Amino acid sequence: MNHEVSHTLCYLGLGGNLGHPMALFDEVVAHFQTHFCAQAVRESLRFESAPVDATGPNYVNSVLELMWQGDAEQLLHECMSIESQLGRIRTTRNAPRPIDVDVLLFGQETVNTPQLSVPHPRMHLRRFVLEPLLQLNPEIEIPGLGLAKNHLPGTLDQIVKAI
Ligand code: PH2
Ligand code: MG
Ligand code: MG
Repeated sequence: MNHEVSHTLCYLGLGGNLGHPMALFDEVVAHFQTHFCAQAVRESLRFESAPVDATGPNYVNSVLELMWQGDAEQLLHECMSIESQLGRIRTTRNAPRPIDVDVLLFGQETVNTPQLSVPHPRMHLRRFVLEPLLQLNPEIEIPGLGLAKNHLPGTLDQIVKAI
């Protein structure tokens, strides 16, 4: 019998601009590090940047790499569950929030359902995503958009600062 199960190399975007995002990032990392379906969890450096297409205080952002044993919907469910466990209450789109956990990439799969769009539709336009992502994996590809590193030059007008 074959009990092997496939794992998918995934990237999550962490963000927050209310309260204590750094402490909540620690909790998200610990959550996935101890999750039965996640392996090889690594976080990038954390970066501070001004809100993009949004208002409010500066954001903290990082990217989490992990091997996920399950499908994309299950990973999304896990992200939304940890957001609400950490006290996120959803109001309007792009409103300031203590913690945001987005599925950026799910292997080289493309997902388009009412709940989930992967790759994250705006990730290649955001330096606060590309910098930490490329730090973890300089050769990573975004399905349909080619190498992530080729999109970085178009975002260099956005200021990000490693913290
Ligand atoms: N997230 C948004 C909108 N704008 N700007 C920054 N700098 N960082 C974010 O995580 C971010 C944003 C919606 O999720
Ligand atoms: Mg989100
Ligand atoms: Mg987001």
